[in-house]
Amino acid sequence: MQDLENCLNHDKASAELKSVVTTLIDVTKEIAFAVRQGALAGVLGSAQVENVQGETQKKLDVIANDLLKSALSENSCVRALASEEEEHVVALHQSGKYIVAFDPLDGSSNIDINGQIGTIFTIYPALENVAADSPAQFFQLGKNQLCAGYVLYGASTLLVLTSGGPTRCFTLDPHSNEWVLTNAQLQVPQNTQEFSINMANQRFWSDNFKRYVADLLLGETGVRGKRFNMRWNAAMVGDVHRVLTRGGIFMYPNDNRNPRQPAKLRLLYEANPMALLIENAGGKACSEAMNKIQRILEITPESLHQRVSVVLGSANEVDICNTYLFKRDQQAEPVLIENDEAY
Ligand code: AFP
Repeated sequence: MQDLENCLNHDKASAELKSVVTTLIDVTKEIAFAVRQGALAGVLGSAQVENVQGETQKKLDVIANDLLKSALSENSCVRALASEEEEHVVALHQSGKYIVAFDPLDGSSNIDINGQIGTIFTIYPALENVAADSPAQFFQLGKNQLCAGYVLYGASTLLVLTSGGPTRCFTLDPHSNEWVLTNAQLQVPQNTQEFSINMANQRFWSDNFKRYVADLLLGETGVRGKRFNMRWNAAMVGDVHRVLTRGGIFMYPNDNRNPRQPAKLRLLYEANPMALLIENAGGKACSEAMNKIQRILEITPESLHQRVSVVLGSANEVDICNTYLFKRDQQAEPVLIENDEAY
């Protein structure tokens, strides 16, 4: 079995980059341990404070954020960090070559129900001419990410990582506490019969988006001519992991619940790392904004906690979804893709 270091060497990661990856994933082992202990370690429940997003933090959100922040602070290769739980950029080492962004605990609403949760992270090159504490350090295109990954604290603890090469999956061996490569190249099937969306928001979506999902629901009786199943984990890590494992389309579209905040997912530490993992596994990842559909990895970030709509997964299904979104003011007719067969 190959280990993580071999994989990073294969992708020509520098010694400094490897040290940042190691710092991150060593901390996730500690988080995994706290997750496994659960109520026994008193880590469940609310921390009774709000984060910058206005969400009430869970104890585990705070614990995971503090562990990551403290470990990265000790790594001289890290110039700055950004976290879902931190309002501002945290400046670290002036000579550090890398910047790191993370969602310390994705899927917080699953913590107390023993559901899937995870840590999402991404590493970019530090910008030499930009101050370490400036958010502009992080206003880089997602395609500049040097490494992106997540750790899924599920039935097994899994690390899914890309560092320029393929998207790989490692499993934390509970005996040795080491990451073991268990899938050297995740590959998202091009077609799918599974979609993932929070249907409770349906009435807030655009008409074109409603039409796309309505046609999925019509299944074999509608224009799509095949039955679709639905899954929703309320944790992007869990939903994206399913897509990486067996295909699917994951969507968190814009909606009009709050006109000042049409999207929910954060570009920097949710959409971008997941988009890179999906693309390097042969899938597609797009976002709809200002009447156009963009590859997520080509969105220019304008603020640290910027939110974007997300459609990602099986390439042909993402294309079909986009044909509905494009046809703004008319009855959208999907362009069916030739090899869109039921599997
Ligand atoms: P939390 O980490 O704040 O619980 O949010 C999780 C998340 O950002 C993403 O992981 C899920 O896909 C999405 O929100 C779930 O959102 P809904 O609760 O609106 O379904």
